Amino acid sequence: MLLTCIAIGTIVVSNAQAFSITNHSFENPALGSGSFFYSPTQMPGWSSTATGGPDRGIWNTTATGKDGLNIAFAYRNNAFAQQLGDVFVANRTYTLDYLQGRTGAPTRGTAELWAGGTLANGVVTGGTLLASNTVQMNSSTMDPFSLVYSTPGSGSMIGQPITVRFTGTTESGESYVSFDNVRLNAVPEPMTMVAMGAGLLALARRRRARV
Ligand SMILES: [Ca+2]
Repeated sequence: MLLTCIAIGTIVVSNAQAFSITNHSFENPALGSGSFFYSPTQMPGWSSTATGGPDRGIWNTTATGKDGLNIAFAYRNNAFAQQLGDVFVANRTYTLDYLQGRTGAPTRGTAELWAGGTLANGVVTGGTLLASNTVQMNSSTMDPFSLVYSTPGSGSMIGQPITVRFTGTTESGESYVSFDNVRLNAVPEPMTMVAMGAGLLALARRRRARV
């Protein structure tokens, strides 16, 4: 039994997939302490809204808990997103990890996971929103959050490009929200791992029976 558990653990680790996200920690461009980078120039590696003014961008802030020097920020309904060079695979659990905080008064921000569609100016057209996570930030620190989505055995999202997207609050009166250190990983869906474990256990029993 002990050997079986170790074998299952090995399978989980070897099948974990970390996806490449360009400028995932918003360290490009290099900024001096307290400096901003914002619209209408697109954020490096990201497709973002460009409505004018400091609506979204990158900031070398003094926020506690940030990764590296810079964070990304979004004001109200402004957003930034990235379509990855990978597609959704069946029976996988996708985990989007990120940091979220606020730059002023308590406010909300949302992380989203999309399948397919066309990405332009921070907006996905023709795609499917698979999962989202809206968090109210009361603390001024950058705190860790996760958005989890498991693909079924079949469905329209299978084979479609993966897009991660982040937006500011939709509430008037609320202010800037911050994001940082965006990471996406996938592992075989739990039932698949249980099936693998059951198969290994059956194999171990057969081997034991032969001895
Ligand atoms: Ca960063």
